[in-house]
Amino acid sequence: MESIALQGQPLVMAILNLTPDSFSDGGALYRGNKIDLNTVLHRAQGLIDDGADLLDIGGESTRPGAEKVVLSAELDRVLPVLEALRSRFDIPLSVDTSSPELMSEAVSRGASMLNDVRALSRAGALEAVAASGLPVCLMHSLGEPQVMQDDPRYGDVVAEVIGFLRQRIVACEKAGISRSRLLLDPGFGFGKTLEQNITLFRALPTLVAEGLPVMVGVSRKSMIGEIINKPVDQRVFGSAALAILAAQAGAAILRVHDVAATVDSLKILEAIQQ
Ligand code: 7PJ
Repeated sequence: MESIALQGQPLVMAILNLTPDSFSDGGALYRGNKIDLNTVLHRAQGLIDDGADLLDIGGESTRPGAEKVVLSAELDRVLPVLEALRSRFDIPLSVDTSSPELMSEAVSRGASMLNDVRALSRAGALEAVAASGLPVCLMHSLGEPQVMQDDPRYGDVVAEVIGFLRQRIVACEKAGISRSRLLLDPGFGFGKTLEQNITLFRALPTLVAEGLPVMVGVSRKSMIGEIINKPVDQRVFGSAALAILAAQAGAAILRVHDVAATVDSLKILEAIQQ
């Protein structure tokens, strides 16, 4: 995977959110209604200084109930930032998108990896990723963000999530995307109740046993808020704790907001575990 090494301790992927309405850091990189590139570069430098291994750049808010973003807005948010980051930093850059148009544009602007919460289900996405040659993370979601938290139901959440991801692996291989380019993500919070999230989390070793690198994104999510009963700006410790549990369960990449807290916690884990 290019310069992305997936061995030993998990990599820390820092979230760089370019949406004006993200649930945890909405609008932080905006001046008025425009993204401020200097603020973005400053923030990225901070994440790198804190020890991030890669950055994940997204221009679509997929929080529960989020408005749909039009493609042109997503391209306008992500592409200038991708170019600016690429010219300034060496760190691998992941692009969080479901849009085949953005996937293709991102490749030519130096993206190192793609990350799709819809697991390449949009028309043209499989082809765009096949042509890109890049690694891609396939994430499970139950339905679109607008409605996914309305009343998520599963017979067996673990079997259904793994079954879905297996189908997407097959679809990828048919489209010419080899297994060696794939990562899997159970999609915590994407159409899951707290109980379903916990059941899935306990089953992380089962997902890891599928043989592909597993990405885990639980940072500041409502499953943490519900457990510790705290608002989104007070979930750093809960997020670090859950990140460490994911690392112990074999996660390859931790997708986080709070890089310093995660990196310190991983160092403790590394010192203690055998
Ligand atoms: C995830 C993601 C996740 C992957 C988001 C948020 C919502 N991509 N994009 N996994 N979550 N692969 O950051 O809370 O869990 S957006």
